[in-house]
Amino acid sequence: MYKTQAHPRLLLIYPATHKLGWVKYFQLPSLSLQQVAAVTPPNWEVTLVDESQDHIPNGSDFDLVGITAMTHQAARAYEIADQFRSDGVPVIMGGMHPTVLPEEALTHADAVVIGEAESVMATLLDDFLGGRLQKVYRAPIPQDDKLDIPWSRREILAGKRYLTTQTIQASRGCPYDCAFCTVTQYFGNRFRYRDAADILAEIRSFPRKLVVFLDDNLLGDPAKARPILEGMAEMGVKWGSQTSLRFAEDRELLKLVARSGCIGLFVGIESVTGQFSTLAKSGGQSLQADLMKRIRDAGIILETSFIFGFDDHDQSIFESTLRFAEECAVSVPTFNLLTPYPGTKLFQQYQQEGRLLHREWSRYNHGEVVFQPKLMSPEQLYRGWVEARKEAYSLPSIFSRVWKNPGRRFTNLAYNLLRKGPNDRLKSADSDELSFCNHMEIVHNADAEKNYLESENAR
Ligand code: B12
Repeated sequence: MYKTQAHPRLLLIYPATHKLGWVKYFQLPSLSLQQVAAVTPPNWEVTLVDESQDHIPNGSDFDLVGITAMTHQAARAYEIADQFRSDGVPVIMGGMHPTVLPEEALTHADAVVIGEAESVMATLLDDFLGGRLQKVYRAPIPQDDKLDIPWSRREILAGKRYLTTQTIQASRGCPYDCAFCTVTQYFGNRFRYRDAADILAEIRSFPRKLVVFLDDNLLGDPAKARPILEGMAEMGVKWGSQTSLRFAEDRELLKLVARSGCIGLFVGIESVTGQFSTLAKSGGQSLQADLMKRIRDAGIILETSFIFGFDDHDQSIFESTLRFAEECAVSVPTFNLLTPYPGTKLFQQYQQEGRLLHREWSRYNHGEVVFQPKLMSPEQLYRGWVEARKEAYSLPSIFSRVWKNPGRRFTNLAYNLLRKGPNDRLKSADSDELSFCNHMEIVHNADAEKNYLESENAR
């Protein structure tokens, strides 16, 4: 039977997958756990441990441990959970990975939250204290367009150092339902926005001017975003977020975005050609190149993300992507390897086709090929990705980009140079060490895949 006390103690853990060195001070804190803390009743004493900065404390000081996990963190999260449970401390888990694979997570946890904690956390904790903890707490998938969540609890970050703790979420949900993403499925197919006045009040409580929005698409619904932007324009804050390029079609909206203090936007281009190209869907490469130019000319740093490895990508994709990024003078290009995360349509497809190379979740990190590509070998995909990153972050490429970006040249240069290090440290594409995955492994895993499917079907 679990302990009950007037002031029970909850330990929340953000697992680290590797040592980060000084880079850890340039990270953003996990909003997930700050939000979980915010919906934990006030009689609970909450401690947050970010494993990249803190040691994991002794379990005897806590009544309950809560662990969050994205897929690449799952293996480490399970190790931590197993340790606490073997010391007799119950563990609950939540976040994207336990949400999509609750049964797997339950082999390491006493209970799992599927989806958003806000609607289920109080019941879970009440059940826990009453000795009737259930295995699964499933949050309903929201259907409306409103997001009603409390302000996140930043004070639990005391004593840690981050780039900024002034992160905030204005909206959740996404109507696009991309095959490589789980957001629509678990957070709903509409943009759900918080009340603008509430967001602005939270921002007003920040001691500094910088605000980082952790939304999927802050400008997804311009009508809902406008009052937030207008409010920020009056406050004189500086902010950055993730969004889609489309907003820039509306020149007035772009002007408002710039006037509201936007200094940087992260946009997913995904692919410059083919089925997964966001360019093709919204007017083609030339219109999108024009939209990018408009954003840059408004003095906003534009970080664009490209994914390599879709089924219609052959080896020419690396060159065409580099040339597109060069022509558009993207301020900061990011290149990722396609990763079929569990819970996505892509994962389901590759699983059915026997194309997943393994299920080592720590390697589902956008930096390793974990599936058999269609028109390339895994090795060709990996080498092409390494070469593209090295070329894009060579000094001539950086200077050419910075030169073509009229606004914020210094910040842009600093940001690019900061990115150069990790790209340079990638193993050279002609290194022998790159034989990270071979044909035998693929054959072996295709068999494993088939066996898995047969056993799933037999159930
Ligand atoms: C902002 C963001 C980032 C920021 C993170 C900043 C930070 N430190 O928080 C940045 C840009 C750095 C980032 C990086 C990455 N990200 Co990211 N990111 C997001 C995004 C857009 C929002 C996450 C967020 O903060 N949401 C707000 C919080 C409040 O919501 P939440 O995390 O879902 O938590 C709620 C519930 O899940 C639950 N919950 C969560 N944890 C727990 C724990 C317990 C105990 C309980 C009870 C409940 C619970 O309650 C919370 C409140 O409702 C999501 C997309 C999305 N909409 O989820 C992708 C997402 C989480 N990211 C993803 C990925 C893959 C990455 C990267 C690996 C990408 C890369 N190539 O580098 C890296 C990993 C970085 C790392 N730290 O290790 C994927 C994860 C997929 C997966 N299956 O793992 C997502 C889902 C994007 C996607 N479209 O697929 N990311």
